[in-house]
Amino acid sequence: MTHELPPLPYDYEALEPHIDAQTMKLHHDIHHAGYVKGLNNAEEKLAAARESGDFGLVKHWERELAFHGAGHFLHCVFWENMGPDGGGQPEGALADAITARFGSFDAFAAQFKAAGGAVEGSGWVILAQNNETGALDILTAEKHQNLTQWVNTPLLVCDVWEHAYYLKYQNKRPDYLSAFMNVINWKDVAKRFKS
Ligand code: MN3
Repeated sequence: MTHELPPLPYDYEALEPHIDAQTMKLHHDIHHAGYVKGLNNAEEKLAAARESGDFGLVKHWERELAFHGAGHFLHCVFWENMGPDGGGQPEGALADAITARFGSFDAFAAQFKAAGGAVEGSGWVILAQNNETGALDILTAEKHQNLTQWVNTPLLVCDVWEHAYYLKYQNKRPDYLSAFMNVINWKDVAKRFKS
């Protein structure tokens, strides 16, 4: 199976003024496309290794598989997690689960932004649901593939690599995280949540 770059579910400028059109175009058309290409390449190389029985480079290609695969799938969630009519607060079961776990929506938002701001180097901040307990957690990932758990489903992800905000926000990642709160498509996040 060959992976393909999904089209953005809205125009490049749809998230202005919070996320600028130039960032969206570079981020989607160049960065995300690169992960798709890298993932396909890693899968091809691993298939060739299975065919030949030569696993001499398996460590390298497994790393490539994780790096580009995590990059591809997280960006797919990220684009859907945002929308031109975003912001505000979630409703229903997701809202209840956020209050139950974090105390209040504001406390959730404060932890989400603090955790995103504290990621060392490049990475992600992720609201995830634990598949074993059903509870929510905020987790961070350095790069894509580190510091993760394997029993969580990402519900809401925010890309805090510099390419996601540098044109507009430079080194002010907290300002970008505040802007991100204004474009969250909570209906999409709720769709991913299992009540
Ligand atoms: Mn990115």
